[in-house]
Amino acid sequence: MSQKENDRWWKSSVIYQIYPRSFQDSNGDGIGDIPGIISRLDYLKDLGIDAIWICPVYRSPQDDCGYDISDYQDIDPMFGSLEDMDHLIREAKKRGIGIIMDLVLNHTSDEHPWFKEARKSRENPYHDYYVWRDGSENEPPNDLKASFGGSAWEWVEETGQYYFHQFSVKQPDLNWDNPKVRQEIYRMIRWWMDRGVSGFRLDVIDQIAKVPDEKILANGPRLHEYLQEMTRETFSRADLVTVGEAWGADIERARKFSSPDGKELSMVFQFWHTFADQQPGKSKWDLAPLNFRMLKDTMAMWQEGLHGRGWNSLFWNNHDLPRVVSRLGDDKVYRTESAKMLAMVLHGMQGTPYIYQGEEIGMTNAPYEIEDYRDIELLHAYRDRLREGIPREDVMRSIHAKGRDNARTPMQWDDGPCAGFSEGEPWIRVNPNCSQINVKAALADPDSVYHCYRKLIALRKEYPVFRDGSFTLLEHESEELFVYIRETEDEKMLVAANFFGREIYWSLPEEWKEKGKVLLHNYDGMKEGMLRPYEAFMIHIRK
Ligand code: TEU
Ligand code: CA
Repeated sequence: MSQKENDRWWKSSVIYQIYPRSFQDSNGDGIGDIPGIISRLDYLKDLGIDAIWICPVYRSPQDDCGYDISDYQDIDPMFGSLEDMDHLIREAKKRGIGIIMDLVLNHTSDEHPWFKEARKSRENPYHDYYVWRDGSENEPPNDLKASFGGSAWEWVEETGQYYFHQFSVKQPDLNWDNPKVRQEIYRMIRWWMDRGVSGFRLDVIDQIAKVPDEKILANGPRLHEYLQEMTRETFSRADLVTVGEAWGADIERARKFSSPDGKELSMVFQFWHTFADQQPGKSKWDLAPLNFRMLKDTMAMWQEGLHGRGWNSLFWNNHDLPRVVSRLGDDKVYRTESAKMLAMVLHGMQGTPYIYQGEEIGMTNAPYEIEDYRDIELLHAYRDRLREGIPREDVMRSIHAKGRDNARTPMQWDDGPCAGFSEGEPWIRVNPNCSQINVKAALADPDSVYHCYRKLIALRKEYPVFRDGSFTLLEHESEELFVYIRETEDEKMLVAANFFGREIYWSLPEEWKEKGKVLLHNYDGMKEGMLRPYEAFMIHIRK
C-alpha cells in the first residue's frame, strides 16, 4: 500500500488506554479521576504516545464500572466535572495528545432518564427507545442469555412486557431501529466533537443492530447501514479516529468496517488471538494450554487479510483482558524479557498499537481472594460456576487467569503506600508486587520494559516500514518461534521472537547477519545458532 493512502494521522499513531478508576486518584477517595489523569500527562508525553482512549467517565450508577451510562453529556462526580474534562482535552492537546472517548451506544443504564420514562407505559414517547417484547411473567420471549449471567429478558410490571439486555439487567439495550434514538445519539456525538475530542472507541458496536427474536446479536442485517449513517452525520465531519469493538468480526467484515473509503470506522478491535488459550467453543473461563500455532497463524492471517484493504488495531491487553505478561509470558523469572518480547512481536506489525495502562511497565495479573474482587462479570461467573458444580479450586484458577480485575488494579507509580495511586483506601486492592514493579523503578532502569516500549513508539515514527510494510510469516511450522518480515520498496525489517522459556535452535539468515542493523533486542548481543528464553529482536535493512 502506498504511503499516500496511509497518511491518516492515526495510522502512524500509538494509542494509550486509561482505565480512569485505577489510573491516578487526586483527592484521596480511592478512585482515580480526571484531575489525576491531567497530573500524569507529562509521563504519557515522555512515553511518546499520540492519543489516549479513556474508558467511560460519564454519569453512571457504576453497575458495570461506567459502561452503564445515565447521562452521556455529563461527567460522573466520582471522576470530576465537565470543566475537568475540558481542561484535560486542552492540556492533552498542548502536549500533542488527542483524547478518545468511549461511546457505549448499544445500551444505557436503567437509570438513564430515557429508560425511566420508557418503563412507565407502552404509550410513553420513550418506550420505543428500548427493545420490548410481550410475554407473560416467568415466560420470557426466548432463552437468550445475558453476557453477565441469567436471562437476557427482564420483566417489567408496569408495561407487562420484557425488556432486552445483552449485558446486566441494569444495561437495557437501545433500539437502533428507532430513527429517533439514532438522531439523539448523533446529536450527542456532535456535542462531544465540539468539545474537541480526537476520536471515539465504540463499545460492542457490532451488537447494536441485534434482532433478538431471531437470536441475532452481532452483525445484524442493518448494522452497516447504521454505521454508515452515523459516520456521515458525525465522525466524517472532522478528522477523527474511530475504533469499534467487534467480537463478532471476521476478516471480510473487518474490511468493511475499516475500509479505506472511510464510510464506516477507522479500525476495529477483533479478538481472534484471545481465544488461543481456551477450549474451542466454550467460554473464556474454560482454560486450555496456549495453542501457539493458532495464536501465530491467526495474527498472521489478520495482517495479510487487512493489508491494503482495511486497518488493524494491535493489542494484547485492555480493561477486559488479563495482563499479557502473565498470560503469554512469564511473570516471574523472565518477566522483563518476556514482556519486551511480547511488545516487539505486536508493535512490529501493521496497524495502530494500543498500550493498556501498566502494560508499559510489565504489570502482572492479581491472583486475589474472591473478597478482593469487584467486577460484576467475575463475581457472577464465580457464583454461576460454583452452582454448576465446578470445584471451587478450578473456578478460582479460571478467575486468576482470566478475570477482568487482573487489569483493573491500581496503576503502580512508585513503591510508596498504595503505589502512589491514592492517599486513601483504593477501591480495589493494589497488587502487592508494586514494591518491585512500578513506574519510578522503570524510569530509573535503562533496561526496563518501559524503555523498550518508549523505543518501540519512537521506531514506529522513524521507519515507515512499520506503517506501510507488507507482512510475511517465516518459520510457519515452528512451535516456539514467531518470526516475520515487513517490507516496502525501500526497507525491510525482520522480527524474531522465542515465545518460550527455553533455548531454541535457530539461525538468522545470512543476508540479515551481514547487512542488518539491530533496532531493538532484549538481550546483549546475539548467540550463534540459538534464541535464548523469550529472546526477541528487530533488525532493519535499508535497500
Ligand atoms: O465489552 C464487551 C463484551 O462483550 C464483554 O462482555 C466481554 O465479552 C468480556 O468483558 C470479556 O471478558 C465491552 C466493554 O469493554 C466491557 O467492559 C463492558 O462490560 C461491556 O462492553 C458492556 O458495555
Ligand atoms: Ca478520586
